[in-house]
Amino acid sequence: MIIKAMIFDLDGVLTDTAEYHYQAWSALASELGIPFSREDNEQLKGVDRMGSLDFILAKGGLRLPEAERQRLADNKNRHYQQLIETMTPMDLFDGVTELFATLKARQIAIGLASSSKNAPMVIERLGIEDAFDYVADAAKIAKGKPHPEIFLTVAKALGVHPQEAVGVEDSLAGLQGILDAGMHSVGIGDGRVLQDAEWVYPHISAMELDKVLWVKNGERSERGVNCSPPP
Ligand code: B16
Ligand code: MG
Repeated sequence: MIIKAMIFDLDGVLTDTAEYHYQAWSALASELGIPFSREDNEQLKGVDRMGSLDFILAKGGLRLPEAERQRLADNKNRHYQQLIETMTPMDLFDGVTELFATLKARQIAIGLASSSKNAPMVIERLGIEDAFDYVADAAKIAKGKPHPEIFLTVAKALGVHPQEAVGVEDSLAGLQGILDAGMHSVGIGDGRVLQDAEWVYPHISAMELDKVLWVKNGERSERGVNCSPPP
């Protein structure tokens, strides 16, 4: 099977918006008198907005009516949007521009599967909106990560079979979505956390594209970052 598409998560893979999410959730948690640490924020990676709010409310033992939950989520989002207004192409992770250029040259489609409803604004700020052949609309995804829906939606829109796609994720929830979609997987981050990914790199700039794209008879001949390069 030939790899025809690479489908990227945004936050934590192409740029670091996690810090802005942290600042906005932290301000909200503090208003509510709920302790919220960076470790807590790690657990929210890939989790959608209301799911993230519910995690914080549960931590504080708070149960609130729907209208109040919505108001809090809107406040957090406004704060988050103010923070990402400051982003520029300098915030794109090293290696992404070169990676996209190589994929284009090899005619491998590029998709975006971000849970964030702010993804269009972030990719515009980063100056990469034209690089994508398809960008998922998070507002139209019924089941968030770890459900595979967003990855399957992007693969379908790109016209590729899941087995012809490689998904790239930094969160455990997102990786689970890629695996359940039946795609090949690259984890960006800690190999002990993302141990079920076929390939794990500490940073996107470290990705060994030739190895990742090398699939033999639909199966990789070996697993892991120490795999021999293609003959
Ligand atoms: P928003 P990704 C995710 O983006 C973030 O990792 C997660 O922390 C955030 O809560 C989620 O987007 C929703 O974001 O509130 O902007 O819609 O990693 O899937 O690119
Ligand atoms: Mg992410």
